[in-house]
Amino acid sequence: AASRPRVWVSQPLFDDIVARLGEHFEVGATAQVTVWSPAQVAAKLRGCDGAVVTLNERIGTAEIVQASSLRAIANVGVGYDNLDVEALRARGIVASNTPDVLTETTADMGFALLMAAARRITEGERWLRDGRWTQWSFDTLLGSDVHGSTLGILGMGRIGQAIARRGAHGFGMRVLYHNRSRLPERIERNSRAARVDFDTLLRESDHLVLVLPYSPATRHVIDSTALAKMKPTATLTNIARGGLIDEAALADALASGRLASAALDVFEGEPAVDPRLLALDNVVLTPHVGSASLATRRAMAELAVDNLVAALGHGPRAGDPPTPIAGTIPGKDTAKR
Ligand code: 8YV
Repeated sequence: AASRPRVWVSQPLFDDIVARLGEHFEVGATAQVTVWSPAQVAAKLRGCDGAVVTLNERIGTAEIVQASSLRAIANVGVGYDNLDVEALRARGIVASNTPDVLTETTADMGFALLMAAARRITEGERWLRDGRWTQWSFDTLLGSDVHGSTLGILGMGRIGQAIARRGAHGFGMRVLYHNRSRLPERIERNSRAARVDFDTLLRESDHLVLVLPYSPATRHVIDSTALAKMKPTATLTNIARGGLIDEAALADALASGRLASAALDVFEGEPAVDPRLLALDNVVLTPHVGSASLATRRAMAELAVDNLVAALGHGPRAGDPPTPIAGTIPGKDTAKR
């Protein structure tokens, strides 16, 4: 079947799910986790009709310029700052991501990190494992309360709303959010959340969670100026992208006690983590695993495969991928659900 379309899958996903691509395409699968250089990505895409990629692969003009038959890119993940959407759009390449299927799992992780920071859970475990628990004492590892406190959410999309619901309904929190625009009243009611300006969010939050997309416009939204407005007792949790925070300023704030604690699942230079953060006790650090439940990672892989199959004109939804990135389907200017 020499005429079958060719697709590349940049990282190992789940073999049984990747195998579904073989029903329609010649598949170039990747057996082991691989760090692909931009030149290698470009070489892999040459001669391909489509590809499934992850946040590890940046896809821009340089990577697609020689891929003259490329028609679809399916990103595994809801965030797609690794894609140059304008460059893809200009070439008529249909791009897709994996929203919705990871919303609740990622919100769970956001809440887990918030609680770990507030109640000093990982710090306590390190302390215990280090053999420092020699005598129970009344004032060991005093943290801050989650229930009844004020939850701040920067970026009130699907995941932000899911975190808001957990805070409002599960922990009796007052929920504030900041977004470019106000959400429909029905959603505000559901998550019992009120929109405030960015400064108010910084000043009033006891626990601030970042859940907004990364772009040049949102780079370092949390900088030293923003940190200075936060309560010294507050926690800051980031489950979105590392580049949202000026990590040097955060390390300063955590080291000086200007901010009580932070919980970070994402880092600007990941997988490298700023050694200053590694040396601090009041920060919880996890290796970009917000969506990493088995069920959700499987659902993400399934959705990426569904998107690629449909975008390349195959399967039951031929020409109508379930979750395209807005504007990348030629002739349609908005995302279709
Ligand atoms: C993914 C993520 O694991 O969805 C996202 O935006 O960061 C993670 O859920 C990652 O994007 C995989 O490519």
